[in-house]
Formats: sequence, C-alpha cells, structure tokens
Amino acid sequence: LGGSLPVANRLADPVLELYDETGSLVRINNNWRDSQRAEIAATGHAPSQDTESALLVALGPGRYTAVLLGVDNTVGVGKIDVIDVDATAASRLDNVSSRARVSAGENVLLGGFVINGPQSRKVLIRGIGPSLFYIADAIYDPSLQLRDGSGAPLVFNDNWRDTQETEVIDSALPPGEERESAIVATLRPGSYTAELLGLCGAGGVALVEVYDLGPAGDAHLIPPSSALPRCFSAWLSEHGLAGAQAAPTGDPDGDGILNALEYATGKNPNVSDAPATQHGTVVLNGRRFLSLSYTRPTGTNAPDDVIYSAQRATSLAPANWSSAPTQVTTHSVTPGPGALETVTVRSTTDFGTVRREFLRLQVTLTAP
Ligand SMILES: [Ca+2]
Ligand SMILES: [Ca+2]
Ligand SMILES: [Ca+2]
Repeated sequence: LGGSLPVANRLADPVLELYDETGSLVRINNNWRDSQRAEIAATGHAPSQDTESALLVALGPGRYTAVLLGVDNTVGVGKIDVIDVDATAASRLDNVSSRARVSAGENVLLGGFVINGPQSRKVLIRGIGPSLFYIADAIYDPSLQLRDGSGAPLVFNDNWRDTQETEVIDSALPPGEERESAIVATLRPGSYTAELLGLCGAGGVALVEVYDLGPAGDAHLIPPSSALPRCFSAWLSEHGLAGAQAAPTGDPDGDGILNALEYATGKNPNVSDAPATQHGTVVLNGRRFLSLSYTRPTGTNAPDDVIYSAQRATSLAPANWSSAPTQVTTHSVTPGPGALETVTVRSTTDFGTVRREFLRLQVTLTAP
C-alpha cells in the first residue's frame, strides 16, 4: 500500500515482489488490477487505489520475503499487509519480520498484526538494530511501542532486559544485543501495531519481528513499560535553549563546557561550571596511576543517548588517543533527585614510567 495511507510522505506507486527462501522471485505485481483482479476483489482485501499492489498466492511451509519498492525507485512511506485468507487451511503465519530505514516522525517502522479469534495468543515482538552488524547504518538503539487497534499505547520497551528478562529468555528468542527490544504479551483477538523507534529520534535500518508463541485461552497480559528515555532534546528544552544555543557544540554560558558535555556530566548549560573532568592519581596495591574523574546523572536522569568513552594518549602531536588502556575503578553515587555518580578511570601504566601521558573523556550523542 502507498497512495491510500493517511500520511503526507506516502509512496505514490508501489510495486510488490515476493521471493522464496532461495531468493528466487515467486511473483511481482505493480498495480493489483493487472492480474487476479476478480480473485483479489473476492477476498474483500483489495487495495483501495488502482496504483497499489496485491498478490494472491498459495504458499507451502517455508520462509518468504516480500519487498515493497516504488516505481522508478521513487521513495516514500509504504505498508505491506500479509493476510491469511484461507481459514480452513492447516497453514499458519508464524513469524513476520519487517526491515526498513527508520527516522523520526512518520518514518517509524510499523509491524501490524491481527489476532484472529476465538482464543488469545501469546506473542513475542522484537525490535532489532545493533545485531544487524552486516548493515553499515543499522539503528543504534531501537525501542518498541505496542498499540492496540485504536492506536492507544499498551506498552513501551526500550531494552529487552528492562522488565521481562525471564519471559524473553524463556521464549528462546532473546535479541542478540542489550540495546535491542522485546515484548512478550498475551493478546485478545484484534488488531495491533508494533512501532519501532530509534531512541531519542535517531534513525537507521531496523527490523521489527512478530512471533506467534501459541494459543492462550482468554488471557490478556500486558507487561510493564520501560522507563521513558532521557534525551538531549528534552534537556535543551528544560534549560530554555533553542536555535544556535541548542547545538551540541554550543556554549551559551561561556564556561568552555560544550552543551553535549554539560548534559552528559549533569551540569547547567546556563551557569558557569567548574571543569567537567578532574585529573589526579590513584594508588592501587602500592602502585600509582594517572586518573581522571567525571560526574554523570543516574537513575531516571541518566542520559540514554550518550556514549561515554575514556581515552588515553602518550602524545598529542601527533595524537594517539586510544580507549583501551583505561578502566573504571570507582563509582560513588550521591542519592536524591538530580543524583550524580562519580566515575573514575585510570591508566594501567605506572605513573611516571612514560614521559607524557594524557587522559580525556569523549562524549558522543547517538541521536540528532
Ligand atoms: Ca533500546
Ligand atoms: Ca557551557
Ligand atoms: Ca555550565
């Protein structure tokens, strides 16, 4: 589907291709009336626009891939529905997996599915990104929002271990990476949508998957949600920063600490602060090492879109920064709202045995 979708950036003229698991093309369709017009109309599921595509095909057990693309490589928001139209056949749609490029707004990845009655079914929904290591621009941190047929939110999951670690492991299909998402829910008959979003509005290639784990009587079990993500964009608004002042490299208070570092270390972008890192030495087992300390917000204020990387160099010209030789030695937490923890990293080389040694903290924002 394309032209009939209720979004501005819709795919004007979709084409649908169906491949089997060997990668052979089973069938292709541009406009659904081109062939099988009467048969498709008889299912009651014909697309509402002539430029949209449909295939009616009987498939044996196996894995199949449907590819949706635009005529002449046009792009836009599209939708693939897979509908089992023969309720009498013993076949069943077991698992649906959709891959697409995700960005903010309309360009989220939606996995829609329908549970046909009379029984509830237990389902596993997965949001995959970082384990697609063979894709250069896979999404860094996926999250899932499950909605019911009216669009009302049922549960949000950021990382699969957040609330249902045991259930997801018991499904035998835990995601390969900690940042990936999974929801195990038991749902009554009806239509549902799993929405895959990049955390804090980040984009990339992602996969949303729905697995049928079996019938479940008339149960309806929705798991608890993950905590909502803490994002740089919200932090900017809280501090009244907009325009050029809101750039990650902006420094509206002129204290030399750029906004991204103010955010990552829990400082105030509108008040001149002491330096974000403190250097010193730590003594362990009678040996002394160069050390660096910084603070970072904890709990619900812990940033979800920051990568902290402590690095060491033995030369600045040319610079040879490397993240390998340092390690965390202490964490101390100041409790309460706005809680900060102090992180100390140290060199692994005895202090004074190299002519020059430098430590620094690098913070990287993972979302725009
Ligand atoms: Ca995540
Ligand atoms: Ca600043
Ligand atoms: Ca400041």
